[in-house]
Amino acid sequence: MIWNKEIEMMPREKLEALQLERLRETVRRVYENVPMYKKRFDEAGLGPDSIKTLDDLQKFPFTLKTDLRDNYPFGIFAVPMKDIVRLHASSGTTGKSTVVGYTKNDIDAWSELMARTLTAAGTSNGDVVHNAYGYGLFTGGLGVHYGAERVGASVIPISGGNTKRQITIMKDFGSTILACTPSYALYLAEVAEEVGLKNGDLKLKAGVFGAEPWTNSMRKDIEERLHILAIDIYGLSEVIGPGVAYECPEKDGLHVGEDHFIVEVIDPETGKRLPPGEKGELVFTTITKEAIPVIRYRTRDISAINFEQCACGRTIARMDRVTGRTDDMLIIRGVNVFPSQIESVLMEIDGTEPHYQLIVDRIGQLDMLEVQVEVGEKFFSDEVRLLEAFENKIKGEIESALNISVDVKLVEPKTIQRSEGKAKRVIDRRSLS
Ligand code: DLL
Repeated sequence: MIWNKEIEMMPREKLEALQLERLRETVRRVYENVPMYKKRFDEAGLGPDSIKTLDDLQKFPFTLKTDLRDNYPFGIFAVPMKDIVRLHASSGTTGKSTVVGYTKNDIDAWSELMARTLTAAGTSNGDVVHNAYGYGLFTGGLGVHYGAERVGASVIPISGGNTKRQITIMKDFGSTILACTPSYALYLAEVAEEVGLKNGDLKLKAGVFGAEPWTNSMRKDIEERLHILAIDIYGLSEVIGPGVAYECPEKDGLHVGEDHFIVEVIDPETGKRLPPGEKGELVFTTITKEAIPVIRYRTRDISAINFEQCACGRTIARMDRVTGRTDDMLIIRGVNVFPSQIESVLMEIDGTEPHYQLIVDRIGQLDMLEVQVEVGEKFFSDEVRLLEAFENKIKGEIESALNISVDVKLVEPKTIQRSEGKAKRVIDRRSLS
């Protein structure tokens, strides 16, 4: 199902003309209203008239997360506070959080993007959307909420937490669409099994999962355990929140809301734009946002873009699912390791659960990576010999996939902490020493 055929299936030439017009207007607006951009553009010898074609965007400097932090809280807003109707903020593990604002029109565009996202997952006005993304400063809860209302579905604003009650509500209210992080979806599946729910007790048909990296094997697991179609949705607060990109049931890349954003992929080392299909860092320029437009915002997320038409008929660009961030990458004894690579290996091994944690430490001069992974109830055995053999098997498979040695520690079922929002997969103790 497609929410906005006119835009989502617009011929590319027409779409690019629309982008160019909106980009020129955005560059002018930030130049006139945001001192940081004026200063940077002046320094680079660029101005509002420097955009003649879409390719001219490449001449412009990048915007970084630190730019938002340095201008905390409202320093790069392009409109006066009287026009701001909503504020959100990212939690931010270090230092100050990043604050983002929205005008009425921004909220309207965001709702439209989320309506497209939910519709692509099969949501319509007859659906009951169980929204377990956190409500609050995090953009997940209210982002999904407004999109679901736009579609005309019935929203349950349950937010995260109190997992047993979530199951009861899903059952009693007949929820058909589940919205939460993929790690929380797995936790919900686990609790549903624990309380003895049977296939058919829930009416769920699809889920929109995002806000953290996950793999195709994890998708398979969620789909099998909850008997649903699991759709990947992507977004970030600095750009708008969820709704930046979303899969359709083809599951062949995430469709980018290109009438609102221009997407590029760059080489994170050189900053040069990469051709379609090549993996690099995603960069977004907002072209309709009023409150806080961003020019060439570096996301740190790794992906690739594809401008070919999708089998679903959409002509808007698709990005590959985000497998990790440039700053999530662990360097273990000089080898680049992404948590998602380990997740893929674990999920292929029968008997392991999709709950794991990576502990990185430095002993002497040597980096050590320990993979703690839960074993399924029926595989967990008191016989040390059997567990050791299983540990060795996992170790062997991870080592051959990553080319580094690791320690594997099997842990009992349900001992790794479950998350209600974004899962914490890595504990890096090296940074503490
Ligand atoms: O996580 C917005 C969101 C809410 C997206 C609900 C999807 C669903 P932030 O808290 O600002 O915003 O975090 C943004 O999360 O740069 C990615 O690193 C990561 N991320 C978001 N979606 C995905 C995804 C929200 N589908 C950061 N796959 C981004 C992988 C994702 N990573």
